[in-house]
Amino acid sequence: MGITGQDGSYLAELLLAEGYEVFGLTRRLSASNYWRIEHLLDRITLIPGDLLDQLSLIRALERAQPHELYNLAAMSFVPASWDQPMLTGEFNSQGVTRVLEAVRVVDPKIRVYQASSSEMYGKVREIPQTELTPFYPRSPYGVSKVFAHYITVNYRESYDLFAVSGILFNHESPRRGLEFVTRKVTNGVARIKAGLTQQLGLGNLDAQRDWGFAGDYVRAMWMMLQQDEPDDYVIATGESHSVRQLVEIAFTHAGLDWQQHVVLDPAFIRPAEVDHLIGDASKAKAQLGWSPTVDFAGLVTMMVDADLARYGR
Ligand code: NAP
Ligand code: F7E
Repeated sequence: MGITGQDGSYLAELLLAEGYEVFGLTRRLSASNYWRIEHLLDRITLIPGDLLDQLSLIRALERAQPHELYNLAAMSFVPASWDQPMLTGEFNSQGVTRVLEAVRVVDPKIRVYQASSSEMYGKVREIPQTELTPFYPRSPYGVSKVFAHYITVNYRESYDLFAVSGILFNHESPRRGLEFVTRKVTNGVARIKAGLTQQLGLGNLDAQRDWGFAGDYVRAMWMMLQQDEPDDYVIATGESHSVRQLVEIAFTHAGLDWQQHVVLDPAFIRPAEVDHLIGDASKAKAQLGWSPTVDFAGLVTMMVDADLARYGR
């Protein structure tokens, strides 16, 4: 679920490479949204469905008869969760309950991965954040993901489902949505380089995130479902960088001076901010054998290069 998103596309590639038959749930839109999975369409099966529609989820599972289910579907853009808090809860919280109920009804042996988020830590209670750090979400998105996290734990404990939550810190790629800050910056750099614009409006440059590469993070999802026992894991690089550092690396890589192009735009300041996230993935390293392969500078330059190439530079 969520196969048309950033993570869904990388996970589908990984599962195909591992020899899986891959089914993906998609909702009908007036225009197709398959740009991330275009290259996979002849090797995967798409099934219509929506997190809002319980029966569609049950039918999808009956049709695919999966052994593993990855629920990556969500309203994932934090600012939009203030605009549409009710819908965010319907998708991200009750939508997960619907997925778990569908599993119970169709086949409780299906192994379930739920996409939890470092946004659950919000106003952090501890540095770095581990699986045991208390949650303090700072947006309707973060709140919705805390519900989803605990309903997954609860169904594991109540019904003995093999259901796990991966608490993933920010992960990015050339396939990241254009509104998220990494891609907004790398796409902005490419547009400036191509002469299409001169300015890039941004919000809080002081915010710090633990940014990794999405391709590394979907591998961790898959590893979690291959364990003997279901458990929750933090997935992070253990390094934190500011939006300002992101901007500096991206502009410098393209031979630009960011101070001549970046303008502060209050429209991008959030009602409540998550100032600083840094994860401790020791448990995943020890128990899954997972570690990231792409560092921050490598990630940013990969994304800048991909966007420059798109604009023909
Ligand atoms: P994304 O690119 O925004 O993809 C979200 C996916 O969810 C899309 O396929 C979208 O379909 C689908 N979706 C949204 N609403 C739906 C609905 N009502 N019914 C069915 N499908 C629906 O997100 P991502 O970056 O790949 O993230 C994947 C998951 O991990 C999300 O749950 C996100 O909250 C979580 N997460 C992400 C990060 C990160 O840094 N990327 C970190 C922690 C957790 P459409 O294409 O039709 O919109
Ligand atoms: O913001 C700051 C902004 O929107 C990162 C989602 O995948 O990761 C993502 O959530 C930071 C924030 O991601 C702009 O204030 C400054 O502090 O790229 P973002 P996010 O909110 O961290 C988590 C783990 C998820 O689970 C989510 O699904 O950058 N920032 N200026 C800006 N952010 C945006 N979007 N745009 C700006 O102009």
